[in-house]
Amino acid sequence: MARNLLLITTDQQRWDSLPCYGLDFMHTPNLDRLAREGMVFDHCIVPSPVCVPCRASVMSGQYPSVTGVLGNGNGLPEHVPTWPRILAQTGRRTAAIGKMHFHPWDSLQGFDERIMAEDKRHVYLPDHHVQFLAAHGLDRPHPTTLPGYYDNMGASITPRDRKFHVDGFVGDQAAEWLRHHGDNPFAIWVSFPGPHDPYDPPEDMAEMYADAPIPEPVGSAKELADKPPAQRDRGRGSLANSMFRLDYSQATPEHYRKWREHYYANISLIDEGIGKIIAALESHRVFDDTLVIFTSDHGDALGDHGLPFKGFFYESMSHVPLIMRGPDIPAHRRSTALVSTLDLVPLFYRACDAEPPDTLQGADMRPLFRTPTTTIRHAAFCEIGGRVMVRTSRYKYAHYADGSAELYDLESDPNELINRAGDSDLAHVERDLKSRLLEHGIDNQKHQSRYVSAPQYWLRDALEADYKKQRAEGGNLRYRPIY
Ligand SMILES: [Ca+2]
Repeated sequence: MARNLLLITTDQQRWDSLPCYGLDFMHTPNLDRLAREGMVFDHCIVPSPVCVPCRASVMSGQYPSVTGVLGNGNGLPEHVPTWPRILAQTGRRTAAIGKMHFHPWDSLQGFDERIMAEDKRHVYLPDHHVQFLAAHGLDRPHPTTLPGYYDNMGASITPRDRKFHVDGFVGDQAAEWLRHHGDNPFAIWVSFPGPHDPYDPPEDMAEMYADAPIPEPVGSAKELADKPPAQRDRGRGSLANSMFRLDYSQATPEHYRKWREHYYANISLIDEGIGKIIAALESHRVFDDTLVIFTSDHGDALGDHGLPFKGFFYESMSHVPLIMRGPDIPAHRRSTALVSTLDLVPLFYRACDAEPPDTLQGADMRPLFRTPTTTIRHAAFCEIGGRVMVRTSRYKYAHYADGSAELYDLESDPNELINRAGDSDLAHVERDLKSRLLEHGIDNQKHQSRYVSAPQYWLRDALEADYKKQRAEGGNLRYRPIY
């Protein structure tokens, strides 16, 4: 059992963006330490390739089709059980620090308290970061006004000290919270808004990867001719959107390079905050009593296949880092097993010795701590409004509402360049994966009907009991309210 639970997430961080996943030039000493002293998961897939659905799943332990949160405009229904609400009953203080993307934006959703620092483009939200800036005589500028934004297609710099950058702020606030409350048991979620676009490191960090051997994007927009139509012209619509004001379909290889340089710098700033969080835990001597989990809500294409950001199922978008350190987690180990961030939710409860609600859909991860090579799931699923994906250790199949599909053999084509959907050589694979999607959909229906639109059997029972009582009294059936 862990005395404390500390979930740390970044926003939009693809799996292959850390030294423990092969990106050696990155400067992330604190995440390197967590990886060294804990366990690294090589194949962690998210339940949705965008923000709000994935976060609703991490709160509830249910797939987006079950929560109904299938897009960024939806909110988690209030009656769905969430781990902060239940873990608070174990005597742990709960807090959400950073970007939550809840609806409404300032709701608690079961946490005892929040320190709010929302999406950097949502400048209209008067969150704690805005209040902190105001106390220093600063405002939160719209990202489109930052130096370099238009020249570098969204890769800008933040011409301020690191502590004023939203990711610097979240790291500082989390460390401060732990210095105040770390003596008592806690279960908290620290959520950094970066490295989500716009890629905007503080000025003094912007050049740190200028000479690094940055990987080039895989594929290009040309290859999308054989892909589902939804992927074409993905970036064009952003020009009219006031959050972006850019046509990303016009991005060049130079832009992609700049995006990546700044994206990695944003991750290094986050790593600095994680170092402060670890120092705060060590100052209370509770680092070893705390289950620390580091992951992200989804990834970022960063120009792979000529695409910006997220929303589809490519590895860059649906595969995230996952590192754990703490009680019962073996050190210096890694697992190649297929896992989902949905599987974290049962672990939150079990690690805190709390009874998990029977609404959870994730798998039990604990066998992997004893045997990292074991299998806890044969397939991982990813959902967003209008399309669903199933991924096994070798294949990935996605089906879209317009009937289009994608099938990749990740063994022979790890960069997902060749769409094999409809290829007769893989017809048996396609059939099998379609069946798995169908079974997954049926299972989701069962959960949806049991837990979200809960059946009202108690009402029928109450009416029947009242009917029998009235008949026993010898009268005719009369209307009378029973609730
Ligand atoms: Ca996100």
